[in-house]
Amino acid sequence: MRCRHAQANRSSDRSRKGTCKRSSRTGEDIKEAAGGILSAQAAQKASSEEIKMVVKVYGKAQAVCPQRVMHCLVELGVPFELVHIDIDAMEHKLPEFMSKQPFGQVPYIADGDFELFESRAIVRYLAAKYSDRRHGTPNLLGRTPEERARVEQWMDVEAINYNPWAFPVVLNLFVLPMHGVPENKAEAAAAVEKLDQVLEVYEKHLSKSKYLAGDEFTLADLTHIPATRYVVECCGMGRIFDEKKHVKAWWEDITGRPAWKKVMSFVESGASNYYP
Ligand SMILES: N[C@@H](CCC(=O)N[C@@H](CS)C(=O)NCC(=O)O)C(=O)O
Repeated sequence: MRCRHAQANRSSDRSRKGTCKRSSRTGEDIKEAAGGILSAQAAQKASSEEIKMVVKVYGKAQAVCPQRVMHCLVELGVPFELVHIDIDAMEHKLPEFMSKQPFGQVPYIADGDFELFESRAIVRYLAAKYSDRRHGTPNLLGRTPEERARVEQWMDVEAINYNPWAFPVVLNLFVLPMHGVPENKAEAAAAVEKLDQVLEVYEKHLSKSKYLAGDEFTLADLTHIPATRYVVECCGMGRIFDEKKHVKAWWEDITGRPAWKKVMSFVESGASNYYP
């Protein structure tokens, strides 16, 4: 597997010079484009108002947390516009941005007048709002209180037990070297070891359950994908996944999903608008 981040960075930098690029399309253009691509069934369901009101994702295409949100939107078949925030130019620390995301981090979304930050809260909101948007939408949140509790449990595991180790791996083995900043090798090695231990727990669990929250792909799986892709493809740490039979099968399954592949193509293309 190869790391596509650097390439994607270059192409998006070419196409996203300047600040907060917004779509120049009119509502009619969007309606026409969406109408051409949406299935007849979906087009019937989606009112013209809905098509005009695409969800806006404020963030950077290559960043983990905006990718989590974009993947959820693609799984749900919801059109969106990525409004590029130039993190290298510190646009996310400007007062205008911080009035929407007070911690100065990407992403936040605008769904009509409703604005929300925190990628995991955003995907919960999107899955709750758009899950029955059209036939075939995956059951991302669980149908019963019990199913939902399982999804929430493993989403918490991702945020509390998994991400705190995946993050320093990506930071030290990919992000810092890419910016010419010396990595902390000891911190990276310790984080890889901890992540490996967490994956041992996953291995046991996934020997009994195809996905983290049961037999279906849910937000519990989805939330893991963007950071893990960097760990596997850009940090040379694929071995800690490959050597665990059930973790390997899970990883191949969830990253083989058409929706995730579409997200990767969207990121590489440098596009701003996604239509299902
Ligand atoms: N918990 C937040 C974390 C957001 C976050 O860490 N965003 C990163 C990109 S993935 C960021 O903005 N980094 C730049 C910075 O923190 O200055 C979320 O999930 O939305």
